[in-house]
Amino acid sequence: MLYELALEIAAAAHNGQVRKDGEPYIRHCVRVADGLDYDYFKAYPVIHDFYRAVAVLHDVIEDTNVTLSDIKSGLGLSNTSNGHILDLTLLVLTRNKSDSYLDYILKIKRFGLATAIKLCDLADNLRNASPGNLKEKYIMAVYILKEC
Ligand SMILES: [Mn+2]
Repeated sequence: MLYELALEIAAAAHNGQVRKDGEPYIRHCVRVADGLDYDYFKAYPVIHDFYRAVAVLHDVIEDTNVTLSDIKSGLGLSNTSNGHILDLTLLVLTRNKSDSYLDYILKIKRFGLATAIKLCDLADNLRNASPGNLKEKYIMAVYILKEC
């Protein structure tokens, strides 16, 4: 399964990183992948496996030194159509320093898989976000991705 391989790559890349509450970072990545476990995707196991693999890797480009080409060759996806989808999705999910948060969310909204993964990411980040600007920003992002 591609997912197991992606999980290994993500776990190695995030090794030593922790969340604000001290939890190993990889657990967040796994919850985001698990968030894609709804019935529609489960009906298509190969696609589901690929989508979960992309999801578990969603923070690797932004937060670690591992590159897209490392990931693609690690997964055996170099120069394949799934490799291109992985490229595009991970790039869209990586925020450029020059983009405002709103621009970043609107960019994600143009891509279905990136939108599905970002909604799972936001749901997990909202689990223990304390009231404040960051929480409001996440709630606004969920609204934009779902409703607008
Ligand atoms: Mn994340």
